[in-house]
Amino acid sequence: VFINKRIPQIGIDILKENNLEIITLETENPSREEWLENSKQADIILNVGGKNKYNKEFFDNCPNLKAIALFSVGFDQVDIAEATKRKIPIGNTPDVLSRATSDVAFLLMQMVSRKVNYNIEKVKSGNWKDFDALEELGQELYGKTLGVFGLGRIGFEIAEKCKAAFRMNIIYHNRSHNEQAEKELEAKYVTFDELVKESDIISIHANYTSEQADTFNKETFEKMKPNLIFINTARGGFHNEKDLFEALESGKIWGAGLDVTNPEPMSNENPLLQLPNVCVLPHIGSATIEARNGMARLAAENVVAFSKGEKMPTCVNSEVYEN
Ligand code: 8YV
Repeated sequence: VFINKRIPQIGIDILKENNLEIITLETENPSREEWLENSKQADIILNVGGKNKYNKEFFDNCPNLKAIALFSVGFDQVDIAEATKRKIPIGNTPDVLSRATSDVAFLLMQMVSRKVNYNIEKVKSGNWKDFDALEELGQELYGKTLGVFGLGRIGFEIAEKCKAAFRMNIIYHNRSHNEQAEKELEAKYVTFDELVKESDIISIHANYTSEQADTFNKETFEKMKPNLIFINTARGGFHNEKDLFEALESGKIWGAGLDVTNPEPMSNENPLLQLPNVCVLPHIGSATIEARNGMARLAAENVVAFSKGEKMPTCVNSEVYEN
């Protein structure tokens, strides 16, 4: 099993208990060559991080490879059709990070609605002068309409939090209806256009594929309400960064909270970081002790199941097990 970056010890322990041979790297940020060289030697890869692309070229280069266990719920870095064709199961880590990721979306909404990072800077830089009843006014989240783009496990968690904490009205756009959300949270299914026009806050929680690149662009930002708070904790590719910058700078929308960018990491010279109505975090959605331990455990369990000739407990392309 080749593990390309360090993971919580619990994952390593599970692999060792099952007598699996582990290949790890000394370097913290392995080069593409190192990653490829080690991948070639492995039967199974436990992949950490979003940099490595598992496509036809990669699979051609690694004929020995039999399975990949991702240390992530997202699987956009894998060409799933290609893996399935080659009968390579791809495991992921759903559920264990839903709470942590939706917490970050919830945090970003509040950061942006009250311009928190701008105000922290104001204090730090000595620009906090005197009380002004008309200065630094935020907007309240209470009773607002939350538009969830992609209402699966993480989307449900954020909708539930926003409903409980701020009595928000929930609308959502998804590939299919989420009956649990409709029943328990009175969430209303809307078209994408309705989501864009009616939401006060939009939070993205869909699975990313390249066909969804720039779903949120100039045209969509122009249709949004001026008080719109845009939250992306899913994948940076969902929004067009230049169009988002223009919408924010011109005041077409209120603000944005991003835990994901395209590319990652974002350069510290990125003009978005100069805007007072933007808060960018370094992809920390799943960065809690609890979530990361859960991810390590699940990824290791997927590896172990595969090594025993069993079905991976959380497999993205379970068609590989047919016949
Ligand atoms: C991961 C993520 O930590 O699970 C995902 O899809 O985006 C993150 O929570 C990251 O991808 C590292 O593998």
